[in-house]
Amino acid sequence: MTHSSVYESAKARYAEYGIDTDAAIQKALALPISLHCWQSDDVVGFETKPEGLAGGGILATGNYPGRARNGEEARADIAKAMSLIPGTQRVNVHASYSETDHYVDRDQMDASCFQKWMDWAKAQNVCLDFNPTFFAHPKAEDGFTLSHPDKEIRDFWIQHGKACRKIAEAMADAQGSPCYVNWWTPDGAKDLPADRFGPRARMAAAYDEIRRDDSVDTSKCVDFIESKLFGIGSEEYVVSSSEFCADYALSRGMGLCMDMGHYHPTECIHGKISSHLQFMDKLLLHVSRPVRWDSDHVVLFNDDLKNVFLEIQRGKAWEKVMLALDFFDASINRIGAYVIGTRAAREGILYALLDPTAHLQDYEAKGQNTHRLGLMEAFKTMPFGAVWDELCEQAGVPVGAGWLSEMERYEQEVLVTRS
Ligand code: RNT
Ligand code: ZN
Repeated sequence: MTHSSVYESAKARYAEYGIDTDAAIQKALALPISLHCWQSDDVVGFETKPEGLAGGGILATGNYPGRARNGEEARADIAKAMSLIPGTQRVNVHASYSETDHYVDRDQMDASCFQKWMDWAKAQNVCLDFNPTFFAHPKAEDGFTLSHPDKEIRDFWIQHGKACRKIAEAMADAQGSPCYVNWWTPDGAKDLPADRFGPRARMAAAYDEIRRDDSVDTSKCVDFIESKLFGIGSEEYVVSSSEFCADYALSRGMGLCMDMGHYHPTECIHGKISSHLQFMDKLLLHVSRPVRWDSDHVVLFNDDLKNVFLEIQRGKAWEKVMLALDFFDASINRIGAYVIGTRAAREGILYALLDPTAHLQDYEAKGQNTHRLGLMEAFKTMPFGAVWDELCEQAGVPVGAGWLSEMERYEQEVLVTRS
């Protein structure tokens, strides 16, 4: 059977339920996914600085050869990955990926520090998103930034925050489309704090101060705050917890970011989407995969992922939810990591767009819950793979695991030459 006849028969199967696979493919290709620059270099960053500082309670493990050592290499790797991934992509840059001749500290950064990223994005025809970096810096070494008890350190980070909003605005201007800015701070304590209130009060005040700058156009610089349960070195207490971030976001009209790895090990985020969107107009998702903890494993096409996108589909919330990836694995080919994780996310989107939502909701309205469960179960064995292959064909990227040979070629020609 040729590929197209396999697709035609899959299309007919879905059509029996009133599902238009061609339309689903078009929509799945159009929804943007923001690729995180930090998978390329294991979250090290490219600032011109005396020595690379890790930290912030996040950690890439593994030593697979070929880590990008500078912006040129990272951009080449991301472009290679993007050529093997179907659909609309954006690229998500962290402030620590600034590129300058001499050291520009975080509080002094401006858009010129990201000119190379901006020029490249234009040439690649992708939009950029941005993240202030509150880690990998001497002033973050004791685990507190925006909530630091020392006003001088706090003010330094507030300046960084203000600078980042201007940078995001400049990126938005350059690309003629909003720049989504994610705010994540590592602030927290390894062991029992005697004061949980103080740091939270200081952090709320610091965010208020950063966002007081009303010269920044919030239709261009769109802010989201990301919560976390714990990190390495912040096992007991995280200042920007889930409650802190949700309450801050709601009370200040800021966006909320949920990272799939930032909750209790058995807690999933799909059920939270319909709650937050009763009260908030938008959410950012950090599509990630926790394994026993916030391990940031490469995203896979698993039930957690499907459930997130099914929830968006069933709640008709595609316009309200921005999608960004957040994983970093240094134990496998990093281009392969991008391709596997981003393709999985795109598969999740397509899978959800092929859901028989109308039938399921109709059964539910009539109290036919056996029918509802039966149809949900039956859909798991629908010929989804044929529709996904068709999407890849239409996007001009390799079908199935066909991209692996191109990754291998790039590894031999480019990655192994990096010592
Ligand atoms: C950390 C957060 C955050 C980072 C990036 C690098 O736990 O998930 O999003 O991964 O900012
Ligand atoms: Zn995250």
